[in-house]
Amino acid sequence: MWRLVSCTLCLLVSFQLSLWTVWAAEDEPDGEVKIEVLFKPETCTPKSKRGDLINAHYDGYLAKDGSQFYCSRSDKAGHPQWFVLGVGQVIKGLDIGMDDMCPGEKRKITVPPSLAFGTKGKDPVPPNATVIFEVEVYAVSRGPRSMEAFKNMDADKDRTLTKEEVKEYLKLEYEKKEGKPRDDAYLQKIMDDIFYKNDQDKDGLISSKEYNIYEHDEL
Ligand SMILES: [Ca+2]
Ligand SMILES: [Ca+2]
Repeated sequence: MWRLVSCTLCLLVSFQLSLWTVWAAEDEPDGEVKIEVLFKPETCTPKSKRGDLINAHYDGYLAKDGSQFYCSRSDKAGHPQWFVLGVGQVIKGLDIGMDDMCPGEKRKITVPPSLAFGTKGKDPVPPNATVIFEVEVYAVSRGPRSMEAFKNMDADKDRTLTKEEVKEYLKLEYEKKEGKPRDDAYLQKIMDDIFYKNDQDKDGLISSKEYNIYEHDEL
């Protein structure tokens, strides 16, 4: 998901860039993730934690000059991206920096190279680069990797998840959170993304083994 793409769309948001410039000029201690909360909703639940399924937009900038190297708004048709927090699906600095966030919250997260792209970098991020991400969280799915959630999704209790089962779960989750249903195409896109990332043997099903990322969570 860290495919680096050009992002002309987000460059239009010039006020953000000016904030970056000021911020990037500060010295950052190496080895630490710096978190700045830009916006926090009045009602701030649920809070994200390791293992949760997070839906978020994020923009990445180089700290040294504020130039943008990544923008999820121009990737994958601009849909906010889904990932599991705390398990290495994103760079380590974001796994740390996006902990304890609620839907609607925005943060600026400064990540030292050791917790980002390291001594080698990743084109176009140069070696040893401190990077800054601006993230906006849209949804936090409570404990999607817990066995409880798996059992909720697995309607026919055969210990595998079909696309229909996952989609039905997402549909109910959105209705519960937003008070109204999402259109089918939207759910389909999210569901495709979940299968793309989790269905490792590409048999069109998510087995309990593919789902279960925690050794201590036994079915
Ligand atoms: Ca099933
Ligand atoms: Ca599978």
